[in-house]
Amino acid sequence: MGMLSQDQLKSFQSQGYLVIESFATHDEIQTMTKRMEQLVDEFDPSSTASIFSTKNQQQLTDDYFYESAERVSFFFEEKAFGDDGNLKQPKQVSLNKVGHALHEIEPAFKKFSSSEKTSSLMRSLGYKRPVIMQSMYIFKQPGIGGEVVPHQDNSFIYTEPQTCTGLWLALEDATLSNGCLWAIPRSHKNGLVRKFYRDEDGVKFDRPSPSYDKKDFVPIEVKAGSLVVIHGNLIHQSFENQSPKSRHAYSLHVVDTTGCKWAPENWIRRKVEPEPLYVN
Ligand SMILES: O=C(O)CCC(=O)C(=O)O
Repeated sequence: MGMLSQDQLKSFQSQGYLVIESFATHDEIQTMTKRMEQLVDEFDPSSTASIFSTKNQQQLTDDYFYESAERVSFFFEEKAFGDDGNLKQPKQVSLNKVGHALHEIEPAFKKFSSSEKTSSLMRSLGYKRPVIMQSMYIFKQPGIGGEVVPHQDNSFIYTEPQTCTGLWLALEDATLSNGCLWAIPRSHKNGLVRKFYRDEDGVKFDRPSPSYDKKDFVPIEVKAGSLVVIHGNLIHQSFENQSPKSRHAYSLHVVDTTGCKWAPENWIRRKVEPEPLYVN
């Protein structure tokens, strides 16, 4: 038993994504956005800016990224910096995202992420022992919120067989002008096109991206509180936010851990085993 109707399940299976309106309550959204506001206020940008100005820049940047798998870490928008390497604007409107363990560390995010409705949704999708591998608070800042190029989530969060599902919650209305998600319906049926892996030199893709035709994508405009459930092989993207409105979202990537194997070459290498949402 789970929360999805047969029609919703069918639609997800045929299209590769599903919008569930009013998945999060106003209170849940407020709790998460307010807590993020505090975290950003407390965050000292020079603590990470110093990392980026040292000699061993690449290694330190990579380490900051790798360690973020079990932390609450802050990542800037490229366009937030001027030619002198300093932030051009306040930190509050300069961050691209915060991740990747908000769902474990921050109670407001943990509460939503491991709520009964999230579990119920994963049950509907047939997960036996689902584990959230990463969470991201994505700001999509006004004016500079960067493009997210077309990708499949299974490339980054790979299990054998593939089991990643994305749960993307709009914390603000996502529209054509502030950089909503776009996807190629049914593209999940064509399999995974490439893998993102980590080795001693860093992270990379095993092959170049195919080129995609803009006309194959459909926009997924949603109201705050809507959840977009994304199949791990669905090609999706978002464009730069050139509008004066932000587009905050909270995104989870979930895998199954029964009947499949976490790939050791994934960028996420946990020191502490993550807890499942439930065990069936
Ligand atoms: O929020 C976005 O613009 C893209 C997010 C995304 O692709 C994801 O969470 O998998």
